[in-house]
Amino acid sequence: MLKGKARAHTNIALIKYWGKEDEQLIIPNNSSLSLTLDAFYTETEIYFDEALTADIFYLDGQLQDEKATQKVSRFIDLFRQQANCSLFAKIQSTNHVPTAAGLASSASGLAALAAACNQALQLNLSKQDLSRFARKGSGSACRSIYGGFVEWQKGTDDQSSYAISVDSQHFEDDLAMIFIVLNDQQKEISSREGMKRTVETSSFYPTWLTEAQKDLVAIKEAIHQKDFIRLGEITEANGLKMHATTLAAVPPFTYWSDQSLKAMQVIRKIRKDGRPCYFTMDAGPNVKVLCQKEQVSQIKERLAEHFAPEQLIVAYAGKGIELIEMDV
Ligand code: FM0
Repeated sequence: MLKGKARAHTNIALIKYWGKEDEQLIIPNNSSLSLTLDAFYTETEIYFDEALTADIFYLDGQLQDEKATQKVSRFIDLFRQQANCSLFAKIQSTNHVPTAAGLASSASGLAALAAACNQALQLNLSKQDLSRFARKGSGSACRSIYGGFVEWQKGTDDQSSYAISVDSQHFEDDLAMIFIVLNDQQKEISSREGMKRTVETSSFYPTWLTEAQKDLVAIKEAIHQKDFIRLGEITEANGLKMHATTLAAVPPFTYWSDQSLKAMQVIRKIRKDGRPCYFTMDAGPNVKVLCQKEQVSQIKERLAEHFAPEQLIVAYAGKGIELIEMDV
């Protein structure tokens, strides 16, 4: 039996990945930049075992159905191919999220699974190769291989599209991200589906690509200069531009709920009152607030005037993938 176990943290993009050049290989149309966080992570163990007659996949202790298992199987196939291994596997994955608020992310899940496979099959893949493999499970997962600030360089093909760590002289240690959990239960359009529709139909999409490229250059400068205000301004503006593309899609859609709009307004007001903080959103209604660590308690207090305590979760910069020792 071959076994491996790994942990990966989730990441939130400050410059968003939005749209694919190649849907099969998951090559993006634009490079992106994220912050890996400490508060949400996935731990995954995998056993390749001669006794198994099919892959079996448990998520948070629950045996998963055929569809979910198939998705995981296809991803593991990439590693089986690489290792020339035909054994089936048992996969046990646990998402560690502070509340049951739909914050489990495919990024941490697929990054942890990639690292566990690498370990179990003794592939000795470099971080760069692990990032490439994780990318083929879910684009944003390629960034969760590393801690802190991470850039996914879009590249042009399977070999050249992977994430790298951004040299930041520990700037990320000054930062925090407060999650405002808005569990609206509205039917969501997955990021995969949403970006596809946007690429195919949104007249704003070409502009998104030129803007994202400029924003990436500018944000790397802000990181280099440890300029928080600039970092926040670029982050907020880039997120808004991504979300603007969905409004021009055919048919149009948005991930914003009334509560998201309320949160944005509250954040602008806190900022106007002299506390720097900036929002970003992904393919759902939750709002994430980028701020400085030293201001977390004051900003959280202001947010608590509008949102329940259990809706507010504070995260700090997190680590890249870690291997976990297994009992014999
Ligand atoms: O994280 O189709 O990785 O850069 O979160 O699996 O490659 O789930 F909402 C925006 C993440 C998209 C921005 O997309 O898609 C970001 C987003 P996949 P993902």
